[in-house]
Amino acid sequence: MAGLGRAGQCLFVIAQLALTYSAMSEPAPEPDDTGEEAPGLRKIIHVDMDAFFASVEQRDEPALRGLPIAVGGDGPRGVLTTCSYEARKFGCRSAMPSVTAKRLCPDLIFRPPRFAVYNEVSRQVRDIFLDYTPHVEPLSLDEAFLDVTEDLKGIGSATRIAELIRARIKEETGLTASAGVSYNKFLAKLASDQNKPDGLCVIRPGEGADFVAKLPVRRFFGIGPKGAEKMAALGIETGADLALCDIAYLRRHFGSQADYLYRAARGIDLRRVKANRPRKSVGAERTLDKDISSGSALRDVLARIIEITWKRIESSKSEGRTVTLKLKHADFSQLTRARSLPRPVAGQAEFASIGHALLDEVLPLAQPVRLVGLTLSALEEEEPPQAPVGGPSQGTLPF
Ligand code: DCP
Ligand code: MG
Repeated sequence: MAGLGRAGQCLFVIAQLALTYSAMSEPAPEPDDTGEEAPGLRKIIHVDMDAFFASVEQRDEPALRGLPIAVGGDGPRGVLTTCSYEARKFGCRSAMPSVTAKRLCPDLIFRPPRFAVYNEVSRQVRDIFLDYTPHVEPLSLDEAFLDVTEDLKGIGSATRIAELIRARIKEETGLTASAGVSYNKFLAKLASDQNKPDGLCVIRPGEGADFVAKLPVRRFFGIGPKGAEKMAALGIETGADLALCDIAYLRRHFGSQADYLYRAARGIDLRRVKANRPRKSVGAERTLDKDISSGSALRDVLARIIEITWKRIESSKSEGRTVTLKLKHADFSQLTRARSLPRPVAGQAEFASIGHALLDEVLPLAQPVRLVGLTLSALEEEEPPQAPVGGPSQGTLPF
């Protein structure tokens, strides 16, 4: 039953989305994961964008804000990839056939998916995560686990880090995200779902088992509608019901998923956050409220992006030799200009002057611009900072 649910349905119905979906679907939990748990408690944040595709459409087309909208095909075989929270009030859901959704909400407005834009936002959000920790495990375009056990920036608490990340996402993408903070992945993911949209929930050490006990089992990661049905038939509706089942019983009925379920019912999850590759560049980009074409307005935007990017470069202690300017036109065509030095860029002033020189090269513009970005690459990173002995490290960073 792991991970089937909406992923499976979507694959069957809409072939066009199949490719993307492999990146979107939730990886099945490792059922017999007996991997060692990291010593001590971890501090894990799970961040998940709210009504992701639909929110991007409402952001880019303000007339859609506040309205029930769906992203997907509106033909007889169409399926919703997702829908706005306004549409959810009518019962519309991800993976629902469009015909059903229209029956529930006759005023539902459809938009086709724009994957290039969702990918771009996903990358922006990932860059924000990487400002706080290198331990980032993306689960799909719109969600990731972060291990912030080591407080690399001295922010003071995992909850505060989650709040800062949510604020940065809002500021830099114009979109809201929800976050869950806890001491393992299973609980952090449950927590991020708890106060959606635009919400935060913290499950502190010692609170996990009680939190899980009250939940319907269908909220558990890896239990789809079919799995929930099977459990209901066995009289298992909540985490508390599941916790009453011994391991032999779970093995009999749920095979390889038994260990996972046994632990989950107790709020235990041994999986580590598996970070992928280190970052290759540091940068920032802005999608503008309105497309602009005047050189002076672009210089102002660039000046702001230089400030943000340089802060990121400093805080990640990166040095790099290549500066790249990226402009995206109103029609989404892209233009980049890069300059490389034989040595690392010396400081903010030099970074700024290269950035502005690159912009001057492309002025005047042939058409208005919707996005401006600047990155530093060809990085030579310092050793990642180590938590000081007795300093903020695991167990000492408050939730
Ligand atoms: N998605 C999809 N097909 C599905 C489910 C989701 O293409 N069957 C896409 C559209 C979603 C995005 O993945 O916007 C993220 O999925 P989520 O499950 O996180 O759903 P949302 O972000 O849309 O809503 P929520 O606020 O519940 O997270
Ligand atoms: Mg989401």
